[in-house]
Amino acid sequence: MKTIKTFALAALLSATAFAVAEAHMTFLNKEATQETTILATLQLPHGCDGRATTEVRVKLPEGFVFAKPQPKAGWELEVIKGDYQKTYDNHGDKVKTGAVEIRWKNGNLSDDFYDTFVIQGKVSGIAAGTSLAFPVIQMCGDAVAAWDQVAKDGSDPHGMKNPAPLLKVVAGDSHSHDHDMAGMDMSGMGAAVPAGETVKAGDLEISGGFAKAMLPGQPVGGGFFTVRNSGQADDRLVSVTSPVSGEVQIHAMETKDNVMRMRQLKDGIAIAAGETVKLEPGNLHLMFQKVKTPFKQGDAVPVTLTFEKAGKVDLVLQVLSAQGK
Ligand SMILES: [Cu+2]
Repeated sequence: MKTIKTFALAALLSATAFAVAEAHMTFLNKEATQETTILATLQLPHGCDGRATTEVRVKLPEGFVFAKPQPKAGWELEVIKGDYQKTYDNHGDKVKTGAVEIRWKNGNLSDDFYDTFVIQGKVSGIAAGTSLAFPVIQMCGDAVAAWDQVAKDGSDPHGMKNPAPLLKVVAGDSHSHDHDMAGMDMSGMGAAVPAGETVKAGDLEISGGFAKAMLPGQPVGGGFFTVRNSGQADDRLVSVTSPVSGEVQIHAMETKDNVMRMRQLKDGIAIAAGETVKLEPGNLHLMFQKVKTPFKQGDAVPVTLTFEKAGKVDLVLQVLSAQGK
């Protein structure tokens, strides 16, 4: 049952030396409530000195238990199990072992792109005010970046070159239960995703428009909506402009040889007669380049869509959280 694998960090580190880039690896939501199940969302802001990231290894601290990683298209998953130091209660079951390290492998995340890696787990038996450190090894082919420095109690973590991502454990209120997901980034999430306005242009109906909030250091923004063509003739989305962005590109996401890539659709997107085409995260999307002010949750992003037949259509995209919720 015990299958902890150890790897020689020193050997990895000596594989290739490279300059430390500006942005650190951090969690999107840096606080987690005691005794709740959370989604720990690790932000990967860049590759290794310009090189694409191919593997991400996250060590889970004691007190982050029953962990499950979120699979990602284009990445293989490895869950390394081992013994917990303590025994944890999972709905009456005494649990002594579980995931102690998660590895997303054989991926290819360009240095130009940002991505997140999500682990669900329960914060248990940890005093409020404690910071849980999740040492991360980022690999880019044979280059390695270790985000594993942990401040000694009382010392300032800010001066460290490669700090491990931290989750600060905060006290839960008496109303929270196991399944509250209180550590999730629910800010402004509301009961449901706002549907967005519905705009009609000829036989086209455009609805459900939204954009994602951009994170610090994220250079591009994503936009999404649904187009329904109830007419007899095919149409095509040919271009998009926005006053808040220097250039709006139409992109597709595709997985080839197990690697997920974005591709610009220079000919736009066909909206066939009688069809509904959905732009959504992980699939077709708008990509806002040269964004003047990073999109914040609650902002509105005006866009003008140009269709071959239906002509120009103005639409406002509501900015949701960075997860698009
Ligand atoms: Cu894109």
